[in-house]
Amino acid sequence: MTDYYVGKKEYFPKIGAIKYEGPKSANPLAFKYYNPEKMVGKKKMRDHLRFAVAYWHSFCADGTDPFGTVTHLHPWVSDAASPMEAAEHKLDAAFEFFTKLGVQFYCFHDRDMAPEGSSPGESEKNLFSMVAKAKKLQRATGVKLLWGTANLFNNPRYMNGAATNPEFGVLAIAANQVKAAIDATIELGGQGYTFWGGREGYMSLLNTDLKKEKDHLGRFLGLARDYARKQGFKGPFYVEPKPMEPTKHQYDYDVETVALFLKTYNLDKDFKVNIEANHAELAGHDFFHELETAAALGIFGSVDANRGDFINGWDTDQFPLSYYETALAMYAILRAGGFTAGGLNFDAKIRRNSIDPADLFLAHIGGMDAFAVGLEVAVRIINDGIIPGFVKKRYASYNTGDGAKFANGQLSFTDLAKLGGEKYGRAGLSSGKQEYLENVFNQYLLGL
Ligand code: XLS
Ligand code: CA
Ligand code: CA
Repeated sequence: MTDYYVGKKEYFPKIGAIKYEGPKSANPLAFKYYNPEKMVGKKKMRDHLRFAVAYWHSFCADGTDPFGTVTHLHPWVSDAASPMEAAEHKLDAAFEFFTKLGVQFYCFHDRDMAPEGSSPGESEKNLFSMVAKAKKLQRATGVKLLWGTANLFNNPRYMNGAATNPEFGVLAIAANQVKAAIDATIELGGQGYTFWGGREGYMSLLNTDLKKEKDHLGRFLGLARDYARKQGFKGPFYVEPKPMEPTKHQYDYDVETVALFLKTYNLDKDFKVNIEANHAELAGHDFFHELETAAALGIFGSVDANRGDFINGWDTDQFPLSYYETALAMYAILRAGGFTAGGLNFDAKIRRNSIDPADLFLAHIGGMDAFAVGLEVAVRIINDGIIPGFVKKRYASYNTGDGAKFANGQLSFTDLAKLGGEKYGRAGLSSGKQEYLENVFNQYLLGL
C-alpha cells in the first residue's frame, strides 16, 4: 500500500511520499517545517496554507528560454506517441507528483492539460477527454482543483489581445475558449476561476483605443461571469494583476488599478484578486503592499506564491524562500481572514539547468517550508498583539471624542477646521517607531 498515486508507469521512481521530519533532518526530500497535520491556532497547517501546484511550470515548461532550447526532457513527453498520449502521461505524472508531495490542490490552463486542436471544436474535445481523466484522478486521490483558467496568450491569433483585440472575431474565439475552460473548471469542482490578461494591454498608444479596449474587457468578464453563474458556479473569479510583460502596459496593472476596473464595470461583487509576489515587484510594490491593499479594498482572494530576483526586474518566477517575506505575507493574509476558496499556488519554475527529477520536489519543499515558517511567525505576532496593538493605539484618537465624531461622519469641514484652529496645536509630534517594530518583527522570526 502506498500513500501516493502511480499510473501505468512511475515517473519519479526514486522518490516516495515526502514526510515531515523536523528542522534537524538532513534529508533533502523531507519537510523541515511544513507539518500538514500540526494545529496552528484553530486550523491544521495544511488548511491554513492550501498549497497548489501550477501545472504549466511543473509539467509543461521545458527549460526553453530566449537563448536556448529544451533542457527538461520530460519522460511523459518522450514516451508518448502523440500529443494526446503525452497529455495523458503528463496527467499521470502530475498526480503522482501531487500525491507524493502531499499538496491538496493544483491549478491549470486549458492548454496545459490538453493540446490545442485544429479547430475550436477539436480543442474542446481534447480538453474534455483530459478533464474526464482528471476527474477520475481527483476522485481517486482527493487532490482538488484550486482554480482553472484559459490560456489566451500563446496562440498567434492573440498577438493583439484577446478580449481587448481590435478585431471582434478574436474576441469571439476567446469567448469560445473561456466558455470551455469555465465548463472544465465546473466539471472538476474548481474552487475558483482566474483571468490573467496576458495580452490585454498595449505595446503602443498610437495604435490603441484604450477606452474601447477596457470597455470590451469589462463586458467580456461580465458576460463570462453571468455564463458561469448560470451554470451553477459559485466560486470567486480572480483577476491577476501584472503591470507588464508580455505587453508594455497591462490593463490589470496592480491591485489598486484592478479594484477601480472591477468597480467601473460592476464586477466587484464576484471578482477578487489573485496576487502574485513577482508581479507585485514588477509593479514597483512589494508582495506585502499588494496583499494589504487587496485586504483594505475587500478583494483579497488567492495567491500565486513565488518571488523575483533582487537585482533584475523581470518575471523570474522563482520559488519563495525568504522567511521574512513569507512571514509578512502570512501576517497580511491571516489578518485578511485567511484563505477561503483561495490558496497558495506555486506559480514558480525550477531553473533551466535544474534537470534532476528531484529538483521539482526540492523546489516545492523549500517553498512549502518557507510558508510554514511564515505562518507560525505570523500567528505568534498576531497572538502576542505587540505589533497589531501598536497600530491600533496609533489610531486611538479616532475612537473617542472629536476623532470618533469625525470617523462617524458627524463633523462638517467647518467644524473640523475650527477644532484644528483652537484645540490641537500640539498634535503630531509622536514617533512612528518603525525601527522598533522592524526589530520586534525580526525577533519573531527566531521564535520570540
Ligand atoms: C503569467 C501569469 C500566469 C497566470 C495564469 O505571468 O502569472 O501564469 O498566473 O494565467
Ligand atoms: Ca501567476
Ligand atoms: Ca509570474
